[in-house]
This record gives sequence, C-alpha cells and structure tokens, in this order.
Amino acid sequence: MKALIIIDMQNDFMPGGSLAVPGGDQIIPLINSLQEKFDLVIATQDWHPDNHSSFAENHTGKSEFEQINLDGIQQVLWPVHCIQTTSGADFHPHLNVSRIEAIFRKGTDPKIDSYSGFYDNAHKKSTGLSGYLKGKGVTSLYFCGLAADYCVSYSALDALTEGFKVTLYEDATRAIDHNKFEEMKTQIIAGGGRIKYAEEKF
Ligand code: VGL
Ligand code: ZN
Repeated sequence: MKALIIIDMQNDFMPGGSLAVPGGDQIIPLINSLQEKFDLVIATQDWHPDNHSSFAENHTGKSEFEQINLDGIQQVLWPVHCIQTTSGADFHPHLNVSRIEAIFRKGTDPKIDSYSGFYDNAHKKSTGLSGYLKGKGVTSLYFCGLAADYCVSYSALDALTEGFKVTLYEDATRAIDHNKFEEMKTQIIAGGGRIKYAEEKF
C-alpha cells in the first residue's frame, strides 16, 4: 500500500511567512489533487516551543541563517517559525485537510531540531510515524510539501533507512536553497529513492 506524506504546509513557510519558501503556496493545488490518488494521506507539522534552540533569537550574538554546533550537530539558526498553536503553525487555508488521516508533529523538544517527520536530527527520538505506517501495511511513500531541501529530503532519507520505497515529487515541493536540494536529491537516489514529477504520472 502507498501513502502520501505532506510535509509542513504551514503558513510560516509560505510567502509572507517568517521562514518563507519561495513559491511555497504554488504547490497547493497539485498537492490537493494528488491526495485523491492515495488511500492514505498523512501530514507533518513543524511545532516548536518559543524557546526552541533552532531560533537565532535564542542565541545571543548569532544571526539568522548562521550555522552553529549544537550538542555536536551542525544547526542552521532560523527565524522564529511555527510556534505551537499560533497561526504561523497552522496549515495554509487552501490546503485540503479533509483527507488527512493523521498529523505527526515534530520539533517540540526545545533542545533539538527535527527536520524529518520520523526522527529528531540526532536520531534519538522517534515520532512514531514509521511504526504507524507499517502497522497500516504501507510499503511505499510519496513525499511532497516544504521545504524540499530540509524537512522533505530528511524525511525521505529516513524513510529509506526505515525500509520504505520512496518517491519524492519534485514538482510538489519547493526549496529554500536550490544547491542544497540538488545535494539532497543525489543522496536520496544513492539510497534507492526516486525523484519524479507528480504531473507526468497522474
Ligand atoms: C523546516 C527549517 C526549519 C522545514 C523546518 O519544514 O523544511 N526548515 N524548520
Ligand atoms: Zn523548524
């Protein structure tokens, strides 16, 4: 069985949001039509407390998009985004949420960031997504959403190590940094994943 995994289609990642991904809202119609082709649709939400360690403003003297070493892991310092229960953390109002069966939230631990929908960046804590999908008999995952080079790609890589067949729809995602997305695509392909256009298949 196959499932569509919609990553972080939240207001703060849309144009006008605090961590806007260029063209992030342009993929909404495609993601809405894709949902009709899947038996199971799952979404993730970036869901940070306001003292989250990925926010530049929580590190004195550091700037947004600067890299630091956080407990042995390279961490990009982001603008404040997707604070739990705020409108910035809500799904974009045009995203069809009626077919989303479950929402997995990540980034809730103030001490560590979590790009992937499966694990935090140190791979210490699971969100339970892998076990949930396996319990439903899902074997193939199709990824879309934001941002291509971070949460979508890291989710796809974790899905491969969890043993799923992985397809990333590159026309149903948008990147923050295009060079980083190219590097991530290479890693996904090396791990056995596929990069495809959603619109040529449907
Ligand atoms: C994301 C940066 C920080 C994402 C989340 O959803 O790709 N990127 N938090
Ligand atoms: Zn985040």
